[in-house]
Amino acid sequence: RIFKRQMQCRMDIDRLNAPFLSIYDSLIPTEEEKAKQKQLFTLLERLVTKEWPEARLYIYGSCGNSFGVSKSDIDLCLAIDEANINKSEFLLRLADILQSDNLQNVQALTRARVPIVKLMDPVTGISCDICINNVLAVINTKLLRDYAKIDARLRQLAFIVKHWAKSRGVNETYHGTLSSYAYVLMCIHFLQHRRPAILPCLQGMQTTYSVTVENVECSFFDQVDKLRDFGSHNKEPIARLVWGFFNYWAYSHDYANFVISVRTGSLISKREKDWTRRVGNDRHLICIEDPFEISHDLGRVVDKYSIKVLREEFERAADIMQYDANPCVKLFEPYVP
Ligand code: 3AT
Ligand code: MG
Repeated sequence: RIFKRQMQCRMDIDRLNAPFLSIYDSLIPTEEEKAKQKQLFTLLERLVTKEWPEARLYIYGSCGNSFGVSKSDIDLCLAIDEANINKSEFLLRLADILQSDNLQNVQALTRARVPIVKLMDPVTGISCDICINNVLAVINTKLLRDYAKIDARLRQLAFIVKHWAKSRGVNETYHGTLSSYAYVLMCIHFLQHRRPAILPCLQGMQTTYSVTVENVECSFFDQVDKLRDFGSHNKEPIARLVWGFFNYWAYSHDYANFVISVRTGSLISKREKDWTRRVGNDRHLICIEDPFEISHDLGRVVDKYSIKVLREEFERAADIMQYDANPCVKLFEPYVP
């Protein structure tokens, strides 16, 4: 099934830059929306620290990593010393406190895989999930945000890829396709591999930021203001990158043998990670190494049916980018079963 297709990009590719950039612009949240998110965060932080002065509230996920489209929910993580608490009781108490402050649809989901409290703020209309002590997600949020500051094309590409994935129904981990987090890592990997490179490998550079959480040492170079010119030798504008991204995942990536690794800025062999066969429910049909929890394959949700769906969608997108008269419309046409 794997074959290399040496494809020349279509001649008129650059005329697609403007329409892709306007799609990107239409997806970014407005300043007003970001102010509302901040307002809700401040309110929740006040309520939480009034009850538990030693607790800290953090934003993670798309509202914190700068890859959030307009109208995203907020993901929050409450960090507290777990030795002193029972998680379920804690979540129930948190739900009580939030309810008494007129927040709506407050629900404690204590039996979920990741137990959370959900709520909706009637003032800003924003929904929010609060989990406990998912600190690695707070750190990977910072890593993604720092990558986004290096070159504007990462955010442009990732917004377009996420928008495509949502439109085509391939951003649903419960149906065996990939999370938004996985798609952003795929974009970072892709830009680390352009020649000349558009992104560096922050975890391969001098350490300027380091924390240890859940026994995982997380360290990387975070003085990204110094890297603003990093990608300047590569002049490829967005349409070429969208074309290249889909072409890579449709026709170049060697699914049978390689793992993409943002941590090392390179491909790693599946054999080296022992990801060559199914272990339990992890099938390793598309391998995306988590940058910190390196035994985690973010592709582990993908099964033998959904890998086919996913690869057909990459091929569809690559072919549209190559041949279609109007890719900016066709690419995002909703999938109808
Ligand atoms: P949306 O805009 O909400 O689609 P998101 O960036 O919030 O995108 P996800 O909903 O996929 O992304 O995940 C929320 C955050 O949770 C992102 C990341 O910090 C963390 N996260 C998600 N999946 C994993 C995972 N498998 N391992 C570690 N962290 C994860
Ligand atoms: Mg989210």
